[in-house]
Amino acid sequence: MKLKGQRGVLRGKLCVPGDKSISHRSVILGSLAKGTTIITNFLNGEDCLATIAAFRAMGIEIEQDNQVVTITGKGIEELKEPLEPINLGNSGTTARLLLGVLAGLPFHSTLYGDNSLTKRPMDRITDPLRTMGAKIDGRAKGKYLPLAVRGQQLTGITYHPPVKSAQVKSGVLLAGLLAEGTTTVVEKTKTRDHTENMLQAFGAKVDVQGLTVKIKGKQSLKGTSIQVPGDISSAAFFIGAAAMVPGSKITIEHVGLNPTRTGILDVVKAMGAKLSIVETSTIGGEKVGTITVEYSELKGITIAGDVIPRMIDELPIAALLATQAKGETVIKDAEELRFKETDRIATVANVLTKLGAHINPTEDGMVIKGVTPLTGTNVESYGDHRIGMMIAIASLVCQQEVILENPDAINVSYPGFFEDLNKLV
Ligand code: SPQ
Repeated sequence: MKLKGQRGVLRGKLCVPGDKSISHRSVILGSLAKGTTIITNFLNGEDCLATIAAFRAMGIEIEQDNQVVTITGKGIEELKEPLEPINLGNSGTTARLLLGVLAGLPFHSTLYGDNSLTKRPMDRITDPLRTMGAKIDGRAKGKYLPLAVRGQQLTGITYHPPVKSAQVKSGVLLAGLLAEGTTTVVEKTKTRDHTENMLQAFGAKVDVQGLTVKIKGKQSLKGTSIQVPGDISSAAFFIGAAAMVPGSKITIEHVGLNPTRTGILDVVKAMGAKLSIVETSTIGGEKVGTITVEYSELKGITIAGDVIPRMIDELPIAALLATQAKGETVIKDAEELRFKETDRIATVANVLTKLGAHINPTEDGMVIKGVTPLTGTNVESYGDHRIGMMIAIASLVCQQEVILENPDAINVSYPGFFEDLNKLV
């Protein structure tokens, strides 16, 4: 795809599509619940469609009309053994959360994914699930997909995840919902808490005290209505664009402002952009509001510590911003980036270097020197939606045309991305 360089300022208002993390969880919990669940502003992206397909394969009636999804839940005991292996596509969230559910259901299932997902570590979730009594096997002793699960009666555990991962926390909590006794997860750093919030919206009791989350097993869920807020991870690309293209000012409405996700706003502000954030409501335990961002001269900063899990998926766009910020930006404590759809430390560094940036990858992050004018050339998304969107935004400050290879990867989380970008530019 050809992307013209220096296309001008961004102006106007936009609502971005529904949050990916919340959309996945609404289908999972709606499928385990008794009664009807109606989801509005559902993210109609490939990852969330993989979650719908997985539960349809287990006999759940799910109707979808674009952004509206209706699930006729019959309760956990009505889920059926899938006839065929379940294809998770590119979705790490579906893989890790679904493993937590399947581990405790009384049947056999097999999971596989695309080339990228097949390389991502699953032992981070299969290890604690095995401690709960799960029987899961697969390649490299069950570290990688494809994986086969023989569901068991699980027993609650107390788990201290060695990695900062909402997917691990969520997979263990979902297994805990099906297990005997209480399951406790104690995190080192707080990660996104949509699972905890949504379990409560479906009527489950979850005890959250700081970094400790407890759930009693064998609770039943009741179908409900879920309004999915706009995805801040998608909004982040336009926030980054407006912060870096001189003369820009944009407003994004009805976007999720859950504090476990808003690290990017803290960072963009600390870099010097003009930002206004107005909370308008709280729906299903999730804060929602309006963000206005306006260009201002940017400066380099250090991005490290507890903010990292709060913006893990926004680090590629933050790295691009840093190329347009005066001085040095250091990203640390972000080793988890190596286990995403691509090794995002390597792919961000490769792509931005190709575009002319001064960027050095490190073990757990990167060091970026700005301000650097970017040039146009051919660059690969490497099949990673967030790298594809970062490249499209980079083209706005590139002096020549950029040719983006494999732009379709973006459909995983943001179908309609280019239409929305064109509305603003
Ligand atoms: O689902 P997937 O492929 O893992 O998606 C990503 C993304 O960029 O969209 C990560 F590659 O988001 C994860 C995120 O990084 C979604 C997620 C969730 O919904 O729980 C949690 C984060 O992953 P993790 O490993 O920190 O739990």
